[in-house]
Amino acid sequence: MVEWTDFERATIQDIFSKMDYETVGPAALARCLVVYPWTQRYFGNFGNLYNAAAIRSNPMIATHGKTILHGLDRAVKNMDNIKETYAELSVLHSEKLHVDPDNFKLLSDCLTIVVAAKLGKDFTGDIQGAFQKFLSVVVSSLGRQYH
Ligand code: HNI
Repeated sequence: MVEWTDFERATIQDIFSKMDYETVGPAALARCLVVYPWTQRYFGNFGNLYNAAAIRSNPMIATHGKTILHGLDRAVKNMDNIKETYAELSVLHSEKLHVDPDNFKLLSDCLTIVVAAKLGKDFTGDIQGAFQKFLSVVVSSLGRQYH
């Protein structure tokens, strides 16, 4: 089981409680599709992904970005049990959606960059460390049901 310090717990709760899901989720997913274009293959039925501007203004991408953040919410609320919390979502991404688990890491890096840009100088090294630790537990839990 993952051990969390008080600072890490407080930091994760703080970042997510202040996060604007309406802008951060869409920005993180759009950035992932722009920076790593091969991730677009999973969103073939999402309409126009022709270029960065089209991706950023695609309403289905925006909605799905918010869905992903709400998915992360579950981990924030269950920090001591992230693996079990994501068991079903891991099976879904593996067996039904066939999402390569490497992509979880790519998306989490894009989310870190979006959050860093929002927080500016408040995104200290300590805070980045806590945030990335949290995301790495999420990434590994989402990849658990792959074989
Ligand atoms: Ni992901 C559906 C959560 C990363 C591709 N994804 C979901 C759903 C949640 C979710 C929640 C909705 C499930 C349902 O309908 O029951 N996804 C997450 C989380 C992460 C993540 C928490 C990582 C941080 N997903 C990714 C990545 C990709 C991805 C990196 C591909 C690059 N996800 C999908 C696709 C769907 C999906 C595709 C189905 C979308 C749809 O509506 O058809």
